[in-house]
Amino acid sequence: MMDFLKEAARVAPSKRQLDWFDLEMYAFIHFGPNTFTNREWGLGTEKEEIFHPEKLDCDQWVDAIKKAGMKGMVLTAKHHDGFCLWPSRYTEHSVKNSPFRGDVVREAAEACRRGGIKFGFYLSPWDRNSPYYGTPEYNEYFCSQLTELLTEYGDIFYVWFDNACGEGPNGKKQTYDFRRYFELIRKYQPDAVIFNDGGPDVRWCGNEAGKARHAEWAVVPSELCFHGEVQTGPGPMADEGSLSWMYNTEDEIGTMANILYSRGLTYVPAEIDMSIRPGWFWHPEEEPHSLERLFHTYLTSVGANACLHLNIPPTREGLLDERDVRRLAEFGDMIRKHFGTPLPAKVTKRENTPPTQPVYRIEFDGDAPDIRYVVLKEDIARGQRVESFLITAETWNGGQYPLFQGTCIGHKKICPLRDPFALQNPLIDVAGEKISALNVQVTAARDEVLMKSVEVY
Ligand code: FUL
Repeated sequence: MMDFLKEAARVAPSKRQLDWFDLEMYAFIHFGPNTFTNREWGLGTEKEEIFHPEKLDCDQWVDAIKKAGMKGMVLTAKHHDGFCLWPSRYTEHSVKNSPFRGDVVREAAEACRRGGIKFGFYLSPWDRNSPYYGTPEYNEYFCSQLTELLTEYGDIFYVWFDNACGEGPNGKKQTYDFRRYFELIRKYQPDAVIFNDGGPDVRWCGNEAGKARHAEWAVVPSELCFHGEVQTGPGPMADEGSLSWMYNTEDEIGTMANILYSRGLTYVPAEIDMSIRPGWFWHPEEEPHSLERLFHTYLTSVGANACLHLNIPPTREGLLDERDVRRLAEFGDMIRKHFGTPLPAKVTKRENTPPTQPVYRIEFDGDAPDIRYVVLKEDIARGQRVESFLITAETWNGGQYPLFQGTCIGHKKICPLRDPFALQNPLIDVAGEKISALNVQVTAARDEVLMKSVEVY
């Protein structure tokens, strides 16, 4: 048991996963025939001529994305309707037969490069237009398209695969050859991370509401992320088939009770994908979510050991909606206001605490300032280890008051000590006295705790 926990503590990310984690937030762009037909899922029978953005300006997209602090963009090069936003050599169902005639993928990739952010794409395996769909030729067709995108548009940081598998135009379903798709990506873009329900690099968090689990481990059973690299032996309770129930929508996946039953663990962190509006595509009647909702989502994604993939859909003109542009700027301003610079504080590790239960003491020059958050980071390059922790406030007369109880930490855990929109400061209300210090007490860990930083904001 102890040996297995030590192994679990050492399951570590690849260099490309570490780089991806540091991006924290990047944009999703859903654009295509659906933008013009007011649908979410196209039928595949849409005429090419409906795609007619007259004012396409990808620099405007990039500008707005950067104002929110996002560091990359992922474009739907092809959605389920099969229409390609680039002039693919392998189909007539693309921009080349639309009045637009240009190459949206190229314009988006170049705008990202000019703006200094990363570019990636979504290529839907489900294709409701391709006559090959449902036959072995479809995997050929898909790989040819994937190769075009991987070799003709410069550096790609992310390839996003949806698992949806409906019927094609001939009523058949397709068996996707994901392993072959992944090999192509590793061959042509070795630094790109791959998103897919089963890994290998990043997995879906299980909802589109913008919320991580209460314990969002990046170290998960390989029964869930079967495309990930298995980095441990079997757990002490492992039994053939015992975790076969596990899917992304389960509430518990990486917790101790589950990993003990796994036949091997893998490092596949979660992405929280959500749209700024109710739909993924632009619909004239929809409004962007409130600033409060977006900011809470930031706390429950970036602040919960995941990355946030926020979708902003262009309008029929090919521009981001002004209402969304304003919301993105407000969102970025709020993040910078709350997390711009940490408050001055002295952090020391208390002596003689056990390696798996260290206590970090946060002291201030005089009374504690107006603290809203404690932000914790583990040194994940060496694994994810903390199982649970407690933050307490200490008053000048020695009283200890619990402020926050947390589960895992990982890349970044933002612990809000009060509602970011509330005026009152419960730190003062709870203690009723002046606070002299905070204590972050790790209550359980899989091995020696390796903390990267402890900060207050
Ligand atoms: C889903 C798709 O079916 C939606 O249309 C959207 O693209 C979302 C990001 O993934 O599974």
